[in-house]
Amino acid sequence: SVEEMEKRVRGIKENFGERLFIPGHHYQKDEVIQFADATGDSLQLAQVAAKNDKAEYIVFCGVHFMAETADILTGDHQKVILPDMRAGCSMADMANIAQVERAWPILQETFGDTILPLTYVNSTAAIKAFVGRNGGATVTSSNAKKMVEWAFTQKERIFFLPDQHLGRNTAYDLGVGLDEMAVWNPHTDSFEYEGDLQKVKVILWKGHCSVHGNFTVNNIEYIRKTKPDMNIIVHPECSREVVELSDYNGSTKYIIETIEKAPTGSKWAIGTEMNLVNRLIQQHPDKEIVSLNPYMCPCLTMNRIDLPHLLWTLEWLEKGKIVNQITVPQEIANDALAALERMLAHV
Ligand code: CIZ
Ligand code: SF4
Repeated sequence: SVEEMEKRVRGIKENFGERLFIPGHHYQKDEVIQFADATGDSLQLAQVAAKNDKAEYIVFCGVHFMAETADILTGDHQKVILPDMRAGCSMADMANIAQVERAWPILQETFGDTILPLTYVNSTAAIKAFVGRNGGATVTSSNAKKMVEWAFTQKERIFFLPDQHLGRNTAYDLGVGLDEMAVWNPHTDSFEYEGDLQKVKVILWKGHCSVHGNFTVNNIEYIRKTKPDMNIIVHPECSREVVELSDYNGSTKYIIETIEKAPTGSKWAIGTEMNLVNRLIQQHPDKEIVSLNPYMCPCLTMNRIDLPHLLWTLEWLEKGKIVNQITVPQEIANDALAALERMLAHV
């Protein structure tokens, strides 16, 4: 039963004490989050894990790229474990290293040595390593603006992977025109752009988040019509049109803080992952909160981490066996770390 499983998880946690650390991403289910030693976004979690020197086992309740980042940032004595290997990220999967290595020479042929690559942390370690090797940095949704500004002090153009929406929304906020952004299509190995490519300042990888892609202009129009006094807040992984029509946009952390600070009685439609929206609804009964998309938008891969998988992982640990360890090969880790450190030095 659920109670038995919860009791087992609690018991194993107690036995391991400080040797075991469980980070839980904001998009995780309540049945998992209740056991998290820290909650946060992907980078915050990797950073707390790295700082926690006593933890030998880091059971990362999030998705694969987050566990990779934790492995890159933590010491050799710390083992990172992902409770279900199928917990991937559809956005990270939209940019594989073979595609990027096909794109890069074409981009250089077109623009010369004028491009700095940047990658959203929501990407594989191999992509982060490519970016690190080429002088670029990672970004998160909280620091994307700062990092894009920094990138333009280094080169004339940026190549933004793998989320076209975060790239477009960020560059647009910094004054780059939509006509100065081209999309790179990794399936056709070509640009999607009409006009003179030499005008382009930002090359956007054609990737997106399938969860945030579910929030639409129709959803916004519906709220405006039926609840005109409702505030609309969305994550910048939503499309340009959706961000444009909403009242506020920002990272997961920004959304949480905005709702926490909002006055009693205020009304909010939130465009982000379902588990987080439901948690905010529960935590703020004094505010009227709904999902911007009434059908709710779960991240299916995040949801693969559930109580049975968490318990299964911990039971193996208890028996002295490590299952589902995430290890990034040293060469990739070194270059990926360079990209992460360039970000950490600027924010
Ligand atoms: O959309 C995601 O997966 C987010 C916001 C990840 C993160 O950086 O925490
Ligand atoms: Fe990936 Fe989107 Fe899920 Fe985040 S919410 S893990 S970007 S699919």
